[in-house]
Amino acid sequence: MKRLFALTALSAAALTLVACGQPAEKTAEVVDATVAPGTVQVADAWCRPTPNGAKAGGCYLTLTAGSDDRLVSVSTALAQSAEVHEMKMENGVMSMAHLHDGLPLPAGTPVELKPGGNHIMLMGLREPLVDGRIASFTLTFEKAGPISVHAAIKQPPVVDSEE
Ligand SMILES: [Cu+2]
Repeated sequence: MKRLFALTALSAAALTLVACGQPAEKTAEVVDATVAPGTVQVADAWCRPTPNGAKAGGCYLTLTAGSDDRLVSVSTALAQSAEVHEMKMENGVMSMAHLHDGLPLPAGTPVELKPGGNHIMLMGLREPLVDGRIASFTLTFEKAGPISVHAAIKQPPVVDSEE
């Protein structure tokens, strides 16, 4: 009886940690065992507003797969197309490229898509992304299948060094 109670308290503590978002800065090996195998947890989804008629917009989120998985595609009614992009340095110039093989998600490891790094790109926006609204898109994973995401359209939460 006592042991059972201790276990329950422990998993409750783990859940609380997850619910509160990032517990400080991650070290290399943070393994989140609370996500069920075959599913992917989506957290902190947001998109950057596109003022001035920009035709492309970036969206960011944190993905944690319960078992090894891969983000293979993105679709949305908001734009003509959507892709998973990576940022890479080429000849001293930062550029972005479509991840043709998708984004690998190792089991239990949060994978962060963030400004200056991997991101979801909505291209050929039919309407601008307006601060305060919601952007909906669907992520398709190799094993977990399609997952709908409703992302807050907002300015970046912290001032990034790139800004
Ligand atoms: Cu991009």
